[in-house]
Order: sequence, then C-alpha cells, then structure tokens
Amino acid sequence: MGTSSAYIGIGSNIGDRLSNLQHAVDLLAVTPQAAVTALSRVYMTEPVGNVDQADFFNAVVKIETALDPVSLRARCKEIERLLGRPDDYLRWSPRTIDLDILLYGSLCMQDELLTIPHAELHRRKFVLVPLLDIDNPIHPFLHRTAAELLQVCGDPAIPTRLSGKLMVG
Ligand code: PH2
Ligand code: MG
Ligand code: MG
Repeated sequence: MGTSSAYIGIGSNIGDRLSNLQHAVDLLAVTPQAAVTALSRVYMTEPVGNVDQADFFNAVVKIETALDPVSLRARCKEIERLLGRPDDYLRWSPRTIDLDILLYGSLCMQDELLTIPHAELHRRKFVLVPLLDIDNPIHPFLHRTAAELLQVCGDPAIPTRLSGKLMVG
C-alpha cells in the first residue's frame, strides 16, 4: 500500500493561537502512519463568514500518509477534541482549533462526511496564501494551480504574515 500527500488547513481564534496551531502540528506529527513533511508560515486573517469574532491565525501543514481520507478525518477530529474543542460547537463559531483536509493527492470525493478538495479552498485566501508557501498543487477538480486560483480569488481579506513560526519535532 502506498502513501499520499495531503494538505491540512489549520486555524485558531481563541486563546494562544500560535500555541494552538503548534499543538495541532505536534499531534499530526505523532500520528501513526502520517509524517509532517512541510509547514507554511503563520498568517493572521480576518474571520470569513461570521465576522463578529476574533481574527484567526491560519497555516497549512503538508503530510505524507498511509491513512485513508476517512481515517485522516477521524484523526483530525480527535486532535480537535484533544485541544479542547467541544463536540457541539456551532458552525463557524470561534474555535481553539480547526483542522480541515484541503487536498488528498489528486482525489476528488464527496459524501455526507467529507468533501475533498475542501469545498471552500479556492474561495479563501487564508488557505491559498499559506498553501503557496509550501507548494503550487493543481486543484484536481478545477484543474487550476493554487497560484491561478489565488489570482482569481474574490476574498477581500488579505492574510498578514506573522513573524512566529511553526516547527516539526
Ligand atoms: N474558518 C472558518 C470560517 N472562517 N476565517 C478565517 N479567517 N480563518 C478560518 O480558519 C476560518 C474563517 C470555518 O472553519
Ligand atoms: Mg474550517
Ligand atoms: Mg473544520
């Protein structure tokens, strides 16, 4: 069985946001059958959607994994729980941590649990800008590179690159 590259978007807008992102990276790194292979810089971003909440810190993590997408999603949810995010949170409410699978190899899938690529990937600069720190992958459904998607992305909120960095290991 081979492995796949996947990109995970991480975000936090409660508490020590940089430390929350770092803890998420640490927990991804100790996940059996997954290795963290690249990290973006960290960005401060205005909340998209429900604007009446604190600014986010956002980043993107690249992993190499033998986990299938459903198992990877389950691990992301487990990491959210371990970092204190309640199970019954409201959609788009403030959160200590959010982990979203953005891309999984060149897979396209959609069911009630999981949409890959992430349905909002191409609409969010807080995802595209950090993704481009790492790679310029082709969106397997829209057939555009991340850089091309950023050029036509209508999101008015420009991420601000922060000096704080994430680390692996
Ligand atoms: N996540 C959301 C909704 N809005 N806005 C920013 N800036 N960053 C996020 O990570 C984010 C958001 C839903 O998960
Ligand atoms: Mg999200
Ligand atoms: Mg999420």
